[in-house]
Amino acid sequence: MDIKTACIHYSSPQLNEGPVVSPIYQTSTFRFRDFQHGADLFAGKTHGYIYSRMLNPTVELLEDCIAQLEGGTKALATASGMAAIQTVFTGLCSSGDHIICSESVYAPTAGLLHNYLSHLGITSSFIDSSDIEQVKSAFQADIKLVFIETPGNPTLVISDIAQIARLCRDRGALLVVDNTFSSPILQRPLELGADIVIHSVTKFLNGHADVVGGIIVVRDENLYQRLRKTLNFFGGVMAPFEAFLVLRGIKTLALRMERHCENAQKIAQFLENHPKVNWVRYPGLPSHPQYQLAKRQMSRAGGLISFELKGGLAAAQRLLNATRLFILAVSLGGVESLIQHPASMTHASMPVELRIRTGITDGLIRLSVGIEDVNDLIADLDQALQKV
Ligand code: LCS
Repeated sequence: MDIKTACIHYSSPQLNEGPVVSPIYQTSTFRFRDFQHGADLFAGKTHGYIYSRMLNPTVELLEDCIAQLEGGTKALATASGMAAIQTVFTGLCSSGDHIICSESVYAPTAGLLHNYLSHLGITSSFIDSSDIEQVKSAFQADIKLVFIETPGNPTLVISDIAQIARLCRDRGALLVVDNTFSSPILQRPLELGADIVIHSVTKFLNGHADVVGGIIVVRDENLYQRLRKTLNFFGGVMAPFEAFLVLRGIKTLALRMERHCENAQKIAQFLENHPKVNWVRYPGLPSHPQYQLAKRQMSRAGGLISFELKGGLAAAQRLLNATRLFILAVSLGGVESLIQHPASMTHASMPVELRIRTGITDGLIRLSVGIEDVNDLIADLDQALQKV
């Protein structure tokens, strides 16, 4: 079944009868038929629902849906993308383990490793994972887990999932891919050899900027059991209403991704020819340093664009105050177009040298291109750039 169909016709035992749209099981706890039923559920002898921190039918339906879209066996929905990342790190690593992480990641992912995992004795190092030689050198140490984000936030740097997966397999390390920027419509890391995929479902999967949530998709049942236990203990689960909204959002995911990609391609071309722009990073432009890899690994180039304005911070301030349709806000992947300044917003917590080295300069602007009419979006950027 094509993934466009699977967004609407995923399978789940829950969908075999009853309503076409799943109800929201807005309950914290579930009635046992009798003593033995309750005891059997706790002993894991029968499938069913005990308590919504452990499993909830609406949330489980979302887990079934995204697991299928990503080509995994099981998934775990979490309260946020950060809760998904934390669950993977704390569930699979313990004191003495080492994690390698892309240096181009959502800044709080790096912050979590630096500021909190280190307290637990879990060490980490950061590399440019688009450079396979750097990945190979990092493997000189004993590594438990490799975490990559591709395309990376906000620089859109692309790492070779299949090649890194082979290195991980040879060395017995787990490969985790943050697939938030692509969604399973554009890129499926498990098919390329990754062990785990995580998403901030806050972004494209939900698509309507009204939910904060996360998901972990795994191929291996044992990993699923370990992560489920971790999630039960830490408690950062998704609520049923959020799961319902994300299920609703996913029905139009394939359609939305097509428009995001079409619009972003045209806007990237417009910006690349604009005299006030130094350079544009978009995986669909031949000028992108990993353009060929992007073509192999992703079906289309996505809805995010980064570009550097001539004139640095002052120019960025003027542009961000001048757009009318592009909303000045962080987050991404919703139907509405957003604009933000990574150096002073999403990536402000990064050390300055690292920020500059990874291309997050004072003139860098990140666009999340929505599904509006592309001519309206270009006209908005055009009028705003005139004020720079
Ligand atoms: N992974 C990526 C690639 C992200 O972009 C984000 C959030 C997260 C994980 C964390 O997910 P959350 O907990 O927020 O659901 N990225 C944001 C951004 O670029 N602007 O605001 C949030």
